Parts: sequence; C-alpha cells; structure tokens
Amino acid sequence: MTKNTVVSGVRATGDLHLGNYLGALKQWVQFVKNENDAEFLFFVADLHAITTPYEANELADNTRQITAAYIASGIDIEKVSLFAQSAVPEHTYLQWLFTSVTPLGWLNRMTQFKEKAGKKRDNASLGLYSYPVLQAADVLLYKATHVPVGEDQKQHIELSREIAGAFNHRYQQDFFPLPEPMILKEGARIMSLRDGTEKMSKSAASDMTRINLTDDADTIAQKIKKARTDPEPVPSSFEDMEARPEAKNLITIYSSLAEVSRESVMSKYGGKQFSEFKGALADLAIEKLGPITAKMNELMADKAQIDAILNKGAARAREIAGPVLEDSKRLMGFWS
Ligand code: AQP
Repeated sequence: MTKNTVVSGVRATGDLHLGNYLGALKQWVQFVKNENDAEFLFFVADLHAITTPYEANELADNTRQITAAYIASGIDIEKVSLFAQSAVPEHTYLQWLFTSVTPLGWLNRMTQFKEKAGKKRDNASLGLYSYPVLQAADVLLYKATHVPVGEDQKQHIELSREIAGAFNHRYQQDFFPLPEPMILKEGARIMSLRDGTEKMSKSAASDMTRINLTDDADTIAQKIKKARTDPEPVPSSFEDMEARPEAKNLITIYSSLAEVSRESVMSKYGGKQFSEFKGALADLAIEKLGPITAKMNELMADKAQIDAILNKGAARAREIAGPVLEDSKRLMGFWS
C-alpha cells in the first residue's frame, strides 16, 4: 500500500485567527499525532497572499509568523516539512501546465473568487482568478491523498480533483491521485463575532470580528464580551440554536475549544444568560490560546531558527516535487 501524503497551507495574509486554528491547524496537529507513516507537507501560501492587496515589506515576516503559529499550535517539526510556497518554484510551473486542462467555465463557478473580487470583478487580478489552479498544483505536486481544510476550501479541493481527473484523462495515465478533502464535522466554519452569517476572516475590515492568535488575554475577553448575540438566553436545543447564528457560533467555538459536543455545552449553559456563558468562553479561549501566543512570541524572537526550519522543509518538498513535475512534463510530451 502506498503511504498517505497530507498537504495543506494557509495564506500569508496576516495574523491567524480562531477560524484558521479550529478549522485547519488543530486538525493538522491531530492528524500528525495519530499517523506515523504519512508524508506531511504544510506550507505558507505566500504566492496566494499576493493575489489580494498586501504590504510587500510585511510578507516575509507574515510567512515567519504563520510558521511560528504552526509550530506553536503543536505541529511536530520532526514529522512535518514546513516551507514557504514561493521557495518551491515547481508549484507555479505545475500551475501553468494545469491551466491548459482547466476550462474557464470551472473557474467561473468558484464562489471565493466572486466573494473576494466583489462588485468590481474586472479590477480583480488574473492571479486571484487562477488561484484555484495554483491550489490544485499545490497539492497535486506532492500527489497528495488528503487535504485537511476548513469548509470554505471544499469547492477548491473539488476543483483540484477535477483538474487531476482532466490531466489523467488527457494524457491517458492514472498519474495524479484524486485528493480527499478532510473537513471537520464541527468547527469547520467559524463565523464572525459580529455577524453569524459571515465567515471569520483575516481580511475582514474590523478586528472585532475575529480572535487572532496574537491577541492578549484582555483583548480576547473584550472581543468575546462584545460579540453579537440576541436578547434570548443561551439555546438549550439544536432546533433553537440553528435559528440563531451568533449563538450557534459561540456554542461551536466553545465545543471545539473544549473538545466536547455542542449538546453538552447546551446542557451546561442552555437557559443561562449570555453574560455568564461569554465569561466562561473567554476563560476557555484564554486558557487554550494563551500558551500558543506565548510560544509564537518566543519563536518570533529567533527568526533565523524559523528560516532554518523553512529551508529544511523546502529542500524536502523539492525532493518530492521535482520528479513529479518532470514526470508530468514527460507525459505532456515536453523535450527533456
Ligand atoms: N472561519 C473559518 N472557519 C474554519 N476554517 C477556516 N479557515 C479559514 N477561515 C476559516 C481555514 O483555514 C485554512 C487557511 O485559510 P487561508 O487563510 O489560507 O484562507 P481563507 O480560507 O481565505 O481564510 P481567511 O481567514 O478568510 O483569509 P483571507 O482573509 O486572507 O482570505 C483553510 O483550511 C481554511 O479553510
């Protein structure tokens, strides 16, 4: 049996937030702990970061900061290759090869492009439009079998599967595996603290919509205290919860952080005032995130050490990526 290859990444677009942690990172850490015989490659998606407005003088440190967040969250660097996407040029090369098997109609369906491009779609960059093709290259370059992501990335992973299938069909080889998205049942979509119908996001204008992994205890407590709720007490049943997005979000955050079911959260706090529940949630968030923030700060104090980890990871990534790219080119008929 061939071993599993697990690949995922986070855009280097700013501080990681609770959604990134609960939807992606926490799952990665668990997967790495439970699986001893897989190849793990987690990258910082700095090439994806430049598809939306960004500060050039912050990009490299953003990449380091996200690497620090990976390690501080518990990623075992003995088992995992961590690297910057831009340090492995094979990603963009394979993306170009994939553009020739990706019909425009597939890209036109992508909801994330529509959301991120907004109303002025003609002003969005080609990079943003072709983002999902690079994402397909990001995982297929390593013949990934599993891609742990939050729910918002499901459509992109499905597209990666379609691109793999189109390539295999066009070149008559069972060359790329169809990667499986791994999406948690709970916590896969953490919502904004200010609007339970919007995803918690790094790029949302207001910082009060999210809890950042860099927030201190007071900031976390303030943000939870000010999180939007409705005038009713905490819901006691799923039915009640489902109709109240902000309440549902806070219950989901509590259950994911405490690693207990939402039923048990509701049986403890259902019928109580939100002020009491929010106090308990703030304590829990501070208890769980505090050590991660402290470790991130410690790691960021030694950037050379982070760079060494990224260099080592990139070297391993290129060892795998090089032959896959060469084989792809050979199948496509290139001179070599
Ligand atoms: N709100 C969320 N709930 C659960 N999971 C989430 N993820 C993102 N937001 C949530 C997951 O985190 C991983 C990294 O995502 P990303 O930062 O590369 O891109 P994104 O999905 O576009 O996240 P953001 O925060 O909204 O970033 P920006 O603002 O830069 O676009 C992915 O696995 C994602 O599913």
